[in-house]
Amino acid sequence: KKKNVVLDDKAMNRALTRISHEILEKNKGGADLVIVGIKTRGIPLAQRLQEKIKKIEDIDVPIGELDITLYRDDLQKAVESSEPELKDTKIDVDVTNKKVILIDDVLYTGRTVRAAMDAVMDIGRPSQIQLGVLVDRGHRELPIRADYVGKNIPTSEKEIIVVQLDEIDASDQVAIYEK
Ligand code: 3GP
Ligand code: 5GP
Ligand code: MG
Repeated sequence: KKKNVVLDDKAMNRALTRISHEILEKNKGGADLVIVGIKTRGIPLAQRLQEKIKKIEDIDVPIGELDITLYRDDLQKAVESSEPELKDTKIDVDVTNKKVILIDDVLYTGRTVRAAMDAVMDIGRPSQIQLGVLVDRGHRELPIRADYVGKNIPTSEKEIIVVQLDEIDASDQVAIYEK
C-alpha cells in the first residue's frame, strides 16, 4: 500500500524521448519498422513513440495492437498458474521483412512477450523482433530481455508497479506499491 513514485510525468516523457532516439539509432532510421503495443498500456506508449519518431525524423511508422491476457478471475493466482493467451490482433500492415518493435508497460516474467512473439510470427515473417518497455521489474522466467528500457526497477515479488498514463488514467506516473 505504501507508495513510492519512481517516474513522474517529466521523467516519463524524457525516457520515451530517449527510447525514440535509441530506436532510430539502433535501426539506422525508421524505415521498415512496425511498432506493436501490447494490450492496455502498451498501446498509448506505442502511439507516443510513433509521434516522437514523427517529430524527430518526419517518418510515419505504422503501429498495431496485441491483446494478450491471462484468463483468470484472480490476478495473483493467474500469474502463478496460467499462461498469457492471445485474445486479439490488430496489425494491418504486413510484418514480413519488417522489424517489429513490441511495446509493453512492464516486463516481468517475460511470458506475455513470448505470447506476443508467437502472435507476430503467426501473421508473417518479420526480419527482427525487438522489445521496448517502460519498466523492467526483473523476475524473468524465460530468456527474454528488452532492447529499450525506460527504467530498471528491481522489485521484490511482493511489490507491484503501478503505471498510470494520461490517455487511460488522466495522469502520467509510475509508482511502486507494497501488495
Ligand atoms: P496493462 O494492461 O496496462 O498492462 O494484466 C492486467 C493489468 O494488471 C496490467 O495492465 C497491469 O498493469 C496490471 N498488473 C499489475 N501487476 C501485474 C502482474 O503482476 N501481472 C499481471 N499480469 N498484471 C499486472
Ligand atoms: P509478464 O509476467 O508476462 O512479463 O507480465 C504480464 C503482464 O502483466 C504484462 O503485460 C506486464 O506489463 C504486466 N505486469 C507484470 N507485472 C506488473 C507490474 O508490477 N505492474 C504493472 N503495471 N504491470 C505488470
Ligand atoms: Mg502490460
